[in-house]
Amino acid sequence: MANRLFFAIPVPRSQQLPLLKLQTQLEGAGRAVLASNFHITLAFLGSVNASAQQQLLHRWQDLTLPRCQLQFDQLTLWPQAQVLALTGRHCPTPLYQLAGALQRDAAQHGLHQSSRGFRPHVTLFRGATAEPALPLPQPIQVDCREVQLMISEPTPAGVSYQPLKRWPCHD
Ligand code: 3AM
Repeated sequence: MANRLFFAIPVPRSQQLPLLKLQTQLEGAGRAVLASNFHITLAFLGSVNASAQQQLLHRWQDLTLPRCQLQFDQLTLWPQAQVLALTGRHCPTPLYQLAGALQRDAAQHGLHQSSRGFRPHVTLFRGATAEPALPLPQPIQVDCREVQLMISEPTPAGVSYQPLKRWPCHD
């Protein structure tokens, strides 16, 4: 059996409110992502079979990331993907390096090959086609507290994300 996997940083529950407020202000921009699904994708892996999954977990058993923070200060529409996301211009170096290493590892092991580098973002709406009408009043902070390997599963109620493994960030 294969799972659709990706590495991500979840948005801590205590920091989801400003994102929910933004979704309310942008109502109608597309299909709003559920707060419980807010995350920053580090590397999308695609469909991974059981043996490749075991090898992946073995290779990344010692994954580490120091606690760090991201500041998001823009709304960006990616028209082709129909994604409206919260984006930022700055990224802590360890996070940038980890995302790059995860993406390279995936490509080297026959998993998904990312066509672009890491662009930190939190997707707020899918099915979005119009440029956001709002400037961000103030930057929104997201703390990186843990890295998760997520299983993405389609359900009748929408996509469901389940953590397969979690690596807490260290001080
Ligand atoms: O919510 P975001 O955009 O951060 O866009 C998908 C989502 O990230 C991305 O993986 C995350 C979990 O689904 N994703 C899905 N299919 C993808 C693909 N074919 C993809 N990223 C790149 N290529």
